[in-house]
Amino acid sequence: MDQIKKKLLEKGEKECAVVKRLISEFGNVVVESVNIDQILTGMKGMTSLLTVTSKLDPENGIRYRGYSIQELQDKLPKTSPDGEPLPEGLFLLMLLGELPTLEQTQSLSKEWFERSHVPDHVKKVLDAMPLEAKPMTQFSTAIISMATDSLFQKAHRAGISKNDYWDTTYEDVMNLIARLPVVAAYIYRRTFKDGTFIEPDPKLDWAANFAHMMGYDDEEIYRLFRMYMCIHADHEGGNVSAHATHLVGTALSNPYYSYAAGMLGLAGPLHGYANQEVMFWIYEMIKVIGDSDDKEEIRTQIEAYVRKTISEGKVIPGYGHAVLRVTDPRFTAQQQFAEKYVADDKLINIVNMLYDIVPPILKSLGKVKNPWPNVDAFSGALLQHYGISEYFFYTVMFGVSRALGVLAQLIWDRMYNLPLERPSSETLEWFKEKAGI
Ligand code: HAX
Repeated sequence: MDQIKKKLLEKGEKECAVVKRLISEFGNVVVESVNIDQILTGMKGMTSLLTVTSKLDPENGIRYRGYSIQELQDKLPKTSPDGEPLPEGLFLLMLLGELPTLEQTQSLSKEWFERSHVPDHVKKVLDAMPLEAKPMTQFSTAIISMATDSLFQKAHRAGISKNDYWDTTYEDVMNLIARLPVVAAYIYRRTFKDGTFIEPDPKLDWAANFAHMMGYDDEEIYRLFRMYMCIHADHEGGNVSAHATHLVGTALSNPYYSYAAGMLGLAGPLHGYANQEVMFWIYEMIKVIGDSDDKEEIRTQIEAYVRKTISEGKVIPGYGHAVLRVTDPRFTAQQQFAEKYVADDKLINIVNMLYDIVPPILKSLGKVKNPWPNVDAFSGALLQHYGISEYFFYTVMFGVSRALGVLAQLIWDRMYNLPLERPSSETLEWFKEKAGI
């Protein structure tokens, strides 16, 4: 058994005993009560999931296994001291709960490279799709078409014990994560470039290889991809992509189906599609505000555009969050990356200006719970700066990163043998009766 699996099993055996005890001995302990508004407004703040990979604090942002993004900047292995942590290290941290060494991290880069071969039929499936098919449509189709290789599904059909489900889930997850950059780059190049495929480079790590296969070969872009892949990787269990992956996984659907379900949720405008919406909205705004050099004039115009968007009953994309109540640390991480590497950029300047203008306006509405920017407010401008201008593709990039967290968690779901998820629902009559109306 390889070292990662060995550690996983050691930890798993101890934790499974705890989960079993919680259910059998402490199953009756009441943890919190539920209000009608929580049920009718998206179950916000209602604890209903066990997620070990990360926890989202409304005031401090995401913590992967207890570590903030800022802390991980120093603690996770990097290929150069002034560079960005490798997402492989973050995956090991989320999976095993321990900070990995550089050697363990680089060994995972090698393993993922070796597992990265995408079956020919997947490319054929993609080639059969029209070039106008949205990248997320292509991406989810490609993921589902890879399920022909699911080892979990084969083992389940062969009748393995449920105590062993985690093992083939782990194998599927490792193969899937290894292949995602290849599939995503294939979609990018067939949709937006000349359709020639660039082979992965065995010398490069997972994120740098993604950039390389998309056609971007520059150390600064590799760093951008490492950072991007780390900050989008996980956001505890209740967000739509994580929850959908988990939910479908509890039906024992194979990891490919489970993750595809998560990606279809990520493709929604209130979730991961927001990174495209931000760019679309900013470009529409630029058409209206023009190209003046007068900063005050531009500021006034932007302010008017923000108010107009709201008055039309639309949201400001990239702002607000269901859990966070502060500026998203993932926004700040990207802002710091831009401060370090980008001298001056018109779009990034606009994004920074919006950061000044939007929160007071949203606050003044009196109903927006979080007027601050989220991760999607910055990512597009940064990618545009490095020449990746095809913003329809941005949610695919988000999705490749999100695999790290939701699939590490899927392995734990299977390790704990978490059962079928099946909450109950009630009719309107029931709610009226409860409310006494
Ligand atoms: N602009 C204008 N109004 C907003 C707003 C925004 N950015 N964010 C929230 N509101 C409004 C809501 O529409 C709601 O209005 P109504 O009561 O009239 O329906 C009110 O404020 C209360 O909403 P909330 O409780 O603050 O927000 P929710 O938890 O319901 O929703 C959202 C959180 C992220 C969906 C929301 O803030 C939003 O639509 N933001 C813009 C889209 C976006 O950036 N999504 C990406 C979020 C991060 C993410 O998942 N990335 O992948």
